[in-house]
Amino acid sequence: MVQPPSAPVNQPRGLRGDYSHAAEDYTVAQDWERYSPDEHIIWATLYRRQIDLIERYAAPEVMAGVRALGASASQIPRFEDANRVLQTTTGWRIVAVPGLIPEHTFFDHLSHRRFPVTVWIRSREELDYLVEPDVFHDFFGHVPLLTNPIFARFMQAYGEAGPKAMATPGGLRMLARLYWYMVEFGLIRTGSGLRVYGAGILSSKGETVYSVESPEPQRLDFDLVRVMRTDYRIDDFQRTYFVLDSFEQLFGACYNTDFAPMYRQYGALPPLAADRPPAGATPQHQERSRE
Ligand code: HBI
Ligand code: FE
Repeated sequence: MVQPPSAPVNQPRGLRGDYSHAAEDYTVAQDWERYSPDEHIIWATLYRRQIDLIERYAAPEVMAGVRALGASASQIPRFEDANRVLQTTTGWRIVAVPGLIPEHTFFDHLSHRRFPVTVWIRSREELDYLVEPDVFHDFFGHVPLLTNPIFARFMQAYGEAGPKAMATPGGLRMLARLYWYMVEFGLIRTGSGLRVYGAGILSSKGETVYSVESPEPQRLDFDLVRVMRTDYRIDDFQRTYFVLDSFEQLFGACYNTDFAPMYRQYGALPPLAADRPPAGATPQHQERSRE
């Protein structure tokens, strides 16, 4: 499942959600009672097929989060239940939103440890592919890692970096690439091989296997500048994945780093192609998950 982080969300018209009841910060009530039995079945279908896969492919930190949340396999979760868990682990909370929201609002939520989760769920015809985020992508993909203190702190720092990026030409596009590659499509090295933690991968059956097993994509060591300069595909599996050694590595590279000089240096240049071969980075093609 992919979403366009640079979507022209300042005009929410054309997006699927109902924005008519949204507050100024774009939050809505989850209105859990209004999900139909069929919508819960769609959740259960997605959850069951994904949970077995991620037992094998997801990073241990993701699985710890999934267990801590104790989300129901058979029903769309109630956000208030997840919030009790998040409150005691990292102090984050979920807020319900109608779908994509404007960048500055999104950044503001993250910087205050609020993660926007879309309320609606995809239809049965869209189990495998969706352009906008829905509740399955947002909740199943993003929320587990918000129980991890280091990753949660990184997400807050990401939100805090938003206003400066928006004020610098080319900055927003560069910051959005950091989100794309390291929040949506990130891989991490573990003692038992490559594992998945990115939400866009975790919520996609096909890409969960592909990102770890396929010989096609390149897997490059995390490099902040390279990530922020690299173009991405929103309509297909990624050509390049960036691999972390640890969440501390990501946090360390971004926290207390002023991105402004990078925006000035690279913001006006065309992006690097999504499948551009590594320049000095170590390709990880040989690395596979080991059981
Ligand atoms: N809104 N609901 C929602 N979810 C997102 O992931 C999101 C968004 N608005 C903007 C956005 N992402 C991106 O543009 C930023 O990460 C750059
Ligand atoms: Fe997402």
